[in-house]
Amino acid sequence: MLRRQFISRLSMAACAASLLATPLLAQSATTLKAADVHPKGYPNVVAVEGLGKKLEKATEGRLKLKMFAGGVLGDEKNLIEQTQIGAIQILRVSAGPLSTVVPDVDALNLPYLFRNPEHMRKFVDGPVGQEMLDKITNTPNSRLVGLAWMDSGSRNVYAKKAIRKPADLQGLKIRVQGNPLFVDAMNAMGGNAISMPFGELYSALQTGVVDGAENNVPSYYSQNHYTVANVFSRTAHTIVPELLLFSRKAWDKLSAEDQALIKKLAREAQMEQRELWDKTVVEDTAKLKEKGVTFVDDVDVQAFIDATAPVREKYGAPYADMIKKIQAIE
Ligand code: BDP
Repeated sequence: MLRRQFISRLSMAACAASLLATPLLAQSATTLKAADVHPKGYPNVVAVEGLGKKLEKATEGRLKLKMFAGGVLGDEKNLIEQTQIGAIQILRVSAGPLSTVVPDVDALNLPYLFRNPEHMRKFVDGPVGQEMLDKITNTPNSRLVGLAWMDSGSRNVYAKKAIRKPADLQGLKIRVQGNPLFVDAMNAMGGNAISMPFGELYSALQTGVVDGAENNVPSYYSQNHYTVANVFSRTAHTIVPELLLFSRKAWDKLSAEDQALIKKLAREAQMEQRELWDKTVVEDTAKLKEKGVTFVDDVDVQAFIDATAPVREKYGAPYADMIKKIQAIE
């Protein structure tokens, strides 16, 4: 065979090989595992799934997302650990348990820190919120990247009886999220705090292991807690924002363009979740009323603010700067 013919056959073969390689590359698409303790259909889950769809479209299928909802991969403490080691890539989690990894986050978990959910939204949308996301990313050994925020409204106590003042909580075992700050806060509010994973709460309420709990309307409704604790008292003692996090291990493997795309889509998910959230709160409140739940509005909130002052002092002291910045947000 002539040398020139040989070379041209060689290049044809190379060309064919590269054509063949295209579908192979497409096959090597990366599927990002996302996790949430909330069930399918919950605003946060829907918003993260939406992020996944956009990501798949923008990368022409190179990056996909698979949602593991309903706590199938574990409780939030567990999910955080799995995200740190890279077994989960995208996690939506409450700021509540995150402070075990990034202590500064406790600034957001203080009772009666945010004046109302609007105040919290201004924080998460603005530079102070970004500062906290950066803190999560840059805390040595967090092994997490702070992408965006989600809304969780305010948390309120629910039990079989109305809670209007600290004395009403006397002798009641109330479940709180796993964080010593929340245990101290609930005890200061007059209750007897017990921390346990979210997924275990329904049966704990049913069997009387606890007498009540505290959460927002969509959690109270979607977890069926109202069927075993049908009085919802608007104590609004915490407004705990939620986070969308990425595993640092997986993040570092992404190109700068993919990282920028995911950040952009995460911020869009933040805004989409908010709309879904507002709609869900209204709808769930109506359904709960239909099902005979009593909403107690005449709570002596000032008495709970006063009762929890030592908790703000104790847990807020190391984060005084951040707290001042949050309080200064108009
Ligand atoms: C819900 C949060 C969820 C927490 C849960 C809890 O969205 O992330 O796990 O409360 O109380 O409001 O554990």
